[in-house]
Amino acid sequence: MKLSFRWYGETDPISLQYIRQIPNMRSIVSAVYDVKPGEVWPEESIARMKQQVEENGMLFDIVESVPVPEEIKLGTPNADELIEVYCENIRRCAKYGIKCITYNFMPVFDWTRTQLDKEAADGSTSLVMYWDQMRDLDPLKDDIHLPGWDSSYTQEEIRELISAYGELGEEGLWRNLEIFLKRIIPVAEEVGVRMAIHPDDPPYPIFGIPRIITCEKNLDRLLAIVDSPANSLCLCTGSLGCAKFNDIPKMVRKYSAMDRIAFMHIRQVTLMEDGSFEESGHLSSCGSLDMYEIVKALVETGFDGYVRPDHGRMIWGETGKPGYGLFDRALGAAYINGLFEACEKAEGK
Ligand code: CS2
Ligand code: MN
Repeated sequence: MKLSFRWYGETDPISLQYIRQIPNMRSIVSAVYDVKPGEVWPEESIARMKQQVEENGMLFDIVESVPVPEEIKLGTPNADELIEVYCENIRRCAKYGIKCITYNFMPVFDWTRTQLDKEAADGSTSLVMYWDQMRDLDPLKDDIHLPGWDSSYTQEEIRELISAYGELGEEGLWRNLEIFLKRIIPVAEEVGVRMAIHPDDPPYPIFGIPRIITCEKNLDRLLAIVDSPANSLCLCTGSLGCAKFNDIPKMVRKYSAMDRIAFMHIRQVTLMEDGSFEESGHLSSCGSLDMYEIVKALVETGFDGYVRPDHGRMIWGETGKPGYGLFDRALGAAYINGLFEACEKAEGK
């Protein structure tokens, strides 16, 4: 496996000098942050990031994310033009050595949580989603300010987008994903990039907005749209794992054996009776997912893609971007290293 760490570029309070000191750290996962979704990434920005990462003894060979503009997901008349821009970004990334590009197809918002700094008994804080805080919200009537949601939208724009997606529905979203994949995957194949789609987080509809990258049946459908290793998964254990219907070790084993996992996000969640969940320390004993079974499934199927510790808690007084502190993600990386070593030795690898 190729161990990696997400870094938000020069404005990230965590330095590359610190990240490189995490044992076995190979790759930096990042993106160009100085342009909006739907714009072409300046080559100088990609080149600069590559240079900074390499000066620190690591590789910049994986991107998270090239965001997909809402117009592509909605299939508006300019979607075609925006898909062409997307293809150009794939080509540009490849030119600077990128081998894997992560993206998602979640309407309007990326992850949904109700609190980003919920304190646990040990004094650490983490991201949580509690249904009792969500249930009474009606996005078409109330002003909604959930943490982490894009504040560049006005409430009116959010309402319009939510209604547009409501009308589009799941099948409409599938149709637009199919159009997108049929255009981008041949380009990715040509330039040697694997596209890795991140699952919806959480993997079920929220506020009536359709969500489709959610479960085994839908992942099968997605992979069949273009049957190529360039059309692969970013299998995020914490995102898929916050729904009881997903058996994560089983899914990891299946898709890794098919060579359709390009990137693994390893993160723990604790599921609650009513479907609420809390992000917790990476260890199996800290939450609902069996990390040992997940890594064992990867090792036994010969996985050699990218892995990163996904969200960590905030510990030891650290402050910063929720989920993206240094300390707990570094502990996660150390734990992931340990699980891989143990599973590989057991396999005689
Ligand atoms: C990430 C996602 O922070 C996170 O939850 O796993 O935001 C991920 O980067 C995107 O969904 C990928 O496009
Ligand atoms: Mn993830």
